[in-house]
Amino acid sequence: VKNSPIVISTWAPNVKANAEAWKILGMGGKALDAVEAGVQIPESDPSDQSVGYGGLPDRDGKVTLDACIMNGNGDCGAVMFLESIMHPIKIARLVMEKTPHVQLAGEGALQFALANGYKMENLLTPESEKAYKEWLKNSKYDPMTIPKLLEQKNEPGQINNHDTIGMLAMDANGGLSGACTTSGMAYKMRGRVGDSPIIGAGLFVDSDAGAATSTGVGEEVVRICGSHTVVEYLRQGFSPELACKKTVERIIKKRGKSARDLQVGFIAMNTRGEFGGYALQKGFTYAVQTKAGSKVFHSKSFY
Ligand code: SD4
Repeated sequence: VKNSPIVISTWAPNVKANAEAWKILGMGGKALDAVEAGVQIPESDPSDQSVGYGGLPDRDGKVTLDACIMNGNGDCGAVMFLESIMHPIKIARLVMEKTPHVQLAGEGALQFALANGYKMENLLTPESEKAYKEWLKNSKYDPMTIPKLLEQKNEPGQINNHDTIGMLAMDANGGLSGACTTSGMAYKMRGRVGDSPIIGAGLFVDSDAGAATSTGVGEEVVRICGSHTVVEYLRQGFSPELACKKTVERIIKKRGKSARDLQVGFIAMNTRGEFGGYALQKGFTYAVQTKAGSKVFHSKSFY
């Protein structure tokens, strides 16, 4: 064994996803297989209202999913605006391995999933439907205030109901991979795609530099090509935490005072398996699993 395997995910509840990934990593398996398996935990967990089954719908009441996967060689695949498929990460990996393409969207992504034997399922749970009907009473579409409304219902430490999973792993051979999967911003416009399935925004992995992934208001991450930016800072030799911090500072520079009302968090891992995170606001957590066990970290933040 050359390296000590490690897996790291956005948000504390994803210790469960890390544990699933660890079943593969701990046995000497590949980082790519580990992240694909790990993120399926929140995808099929109805209590996670930001990912997969049970995700909060768009403003038309439809659950639409975004996901991507990438390894350190630059192999990657993504699906976006995908409906009725429980595990979009599996379809993202199929796009990567079975097509000459990198991204499939909407109807075409669904057809591709069905052609590969996946079944359509209703992903809207009674709980998420109830929350949607509550939202419909005012149906105010405002990505700035929606997180604030949701915040009141959340447990301390878990703000804005942003618990998209971004997962990064290094295996015993030093192989790096990442995966990111989400139902996106609650009550988004129909067809809206966030940062999570966009290579370089929601996820970026380069075996020469490291890996990064993001959570929060995707528009702000796309604007600065967030995860790629973090990885470029890693390449320059900044620590993972500092690489994330410098990237968050770019958002602040661009958005000025309005950054006060946004949450964005990044996590990163360098080629030595060192990791870190940083967020705009307090309350961002991330989960880490190594052979020493599982641990939750409270990220530093700008505000
Ligand atoms: C998005 N970044 O679609 C995602 C949202 C998120 O937990 O992180 N939700 O913009």
